[in-house]
This record gives sequence, C-alpha cells and structure tokens, in this order.
Amino acid sequence: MTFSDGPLLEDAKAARHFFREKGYLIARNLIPATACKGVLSAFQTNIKPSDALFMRQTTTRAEKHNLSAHGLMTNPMLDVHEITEPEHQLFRDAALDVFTSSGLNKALSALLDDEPVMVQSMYFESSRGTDAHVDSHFIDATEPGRLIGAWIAVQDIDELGGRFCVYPESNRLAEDGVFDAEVTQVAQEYERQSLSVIRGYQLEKKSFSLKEVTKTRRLLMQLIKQSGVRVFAPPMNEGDVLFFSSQTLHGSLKPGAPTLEPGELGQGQGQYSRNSLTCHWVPKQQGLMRYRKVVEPMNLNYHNQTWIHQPQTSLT
Ligand SMILES: O=C(O)CCC(=O)C(=O)O
Ligand SMILES: [Fe+2]
Repeated sequence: MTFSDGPLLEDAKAARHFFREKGYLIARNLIPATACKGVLSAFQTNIKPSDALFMRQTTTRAEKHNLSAHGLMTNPMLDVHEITEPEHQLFRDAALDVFTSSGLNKALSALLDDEPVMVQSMYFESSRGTDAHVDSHFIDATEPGRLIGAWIAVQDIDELGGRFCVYPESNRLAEDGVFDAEVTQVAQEYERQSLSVIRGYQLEKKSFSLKEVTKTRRLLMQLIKQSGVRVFAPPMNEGDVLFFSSQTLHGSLKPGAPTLEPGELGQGQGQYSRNSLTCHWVPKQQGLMRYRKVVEPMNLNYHNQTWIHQPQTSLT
C-alpha cells in the first residue's frame, strides 16, 4: 500500500477534506531552515550541557537528561515552550520561533478552520520508538477529535532513526458506519480500556496494573489486525511537518528498524539523532480536555501573533 503526502495547503478545502478522511497531511519545507538550525544549535549549546531538571514526555516529571552510549538524549522533553529559567531562554525562544512561524500558523488555521491555540510541545533528540497510541486519550479539544498534532523535523531524519509514523484512516475507526461493525466495536472497546488505564494513573493516582495495560495492548493489536490499517513512516527532512488528528493512531518506529511496527524491538537505539519538535493545537473556539475531562481553564497568551495556552506561567 502506498500513501501520499496529501494535497497542498494552498487548497484549504481539499487539505481539510483529506485530513478528515485520512487523519494526517504532510507539508514539505514549511518551517524555514534558519528556524530549524536555530533550535538545533540552541539545544546543543543551551540544553545539552545542562544538568538541570527538565519536564519529560514519558514520565510527566522533571528529570535530568538520560544519555545513550552514543551521547544522545533518550528522554524527550515536554512543554519546552514553558521553560521558565532565564538560563534556558535561548532554547525556549528558538523553539517558539518554530511554533510561531507564519507558515505553521497558516497551515493550522486552514486545517482547524479557526485560529490555532498551542496547548502542548515536545522535543526529541533521539527516538526510542514510541508505542502506537491515540492522543485524544491524553489531550484533546472539548469536542474530541478537534485537536491537531504537528510533528516537525528540525534535521533530515535518518531512515533508521526511529521515524515518526501514523496509521492512515485510523482516525475513523471508532466512527459508526465507516469500518465493519465488529471493527468499530473493538475500536470503542479499545478507547474505553485505554482511557480507564490512563485516567486511573493520571487522575486517580493508581499504580499501573500490568494486567490492564496488557489488555489495552491486546485490544490495540486486535484492532490493527481486524481493520487492516497500515503503518506509514514517511521520510521527513528539515522543515517538513506531519499534521495528524488527535484520533489518529501514531507512534514511532524503533531505531534501526525501518520496517517493524511501532513498539517492536530493533537495534541501534540511541545511535541516530532524530531532532524533532512536536506541538499540539486546538481551535480557539474550543476548550482543553486531558484524559477526556476538562481539568484546567484556558489561559491564553498572544505571542508573536500566535495563541499559546499556558497553565501556570505567562510569556513575556
Ligand atoms: O515523536 C514521537 O516519537 C511521538 C510523538 C507523539 O506521540 C506526539 O507528538 O503526539
Ligand atoms: Fe502522540
């Protein structure tokens, strides 16, 4: 099966239609090279040498860098736009240059059909292979499915570097009448199960139950098999952006393994850099949900002509 990038964003109607049907769209060369290089060099000079604690994507806790045998950071950073320490502003501002770049803003306005508001960001220096998941179970607009993720390559990504991947059309798995009724049923069951595990951990502070996590994973594997959705791990070069819906199943391949499913073991972890930013956006008319619950009021800041939601701090 071959997949395409989708229509150009200049044709906003066609782009929105493709995005709604397929659950993703790729815009090549959207972020200026200077902005990408700015982030790369600020990461190397301003963040990498630091032994400070930074918020991490996998644990949602502040931790020091974990470095691979090849010296690459293996614990991705969370919400880099919210870094407050003055000594790390160089990197935060370089990341903000990317997040607030006019091409990205225009693209998101076209896809959301509203003004975009950034609600989350991440930075990866390398990939460990992210298990396939649906962002909507973690974060979404008040109308589920309206949040859009943007995955941004700030360097040319090696084929073996643990490419980001999506499952085209998986955004509609739980929608009645699109797939076979049995598939829709499994999709809805997977959603209930996944949400209950995530809510238990994040909201009710329960410890992870291996049994429940295994059940979630089994349902996901069954869903992928029964629906026939396939992995698409496109080549991504500096400045390319992959937009994906909060309902789209996505993850990243294990480094060293260009053909395996996300989460399967490859070789070469920590060997290839995969410098990339991701950011998540909701339409301005919407509020924000975490774990499908409204847990925090919107706090909008207007920075460089871009709306950014910041729970605690404000940008100056
Ligand atoms: O880049 C990755 O490996 C995962 C990113 C992701 O899941 C996201 O941005 O929602
Ligand atoms: Fe994700």
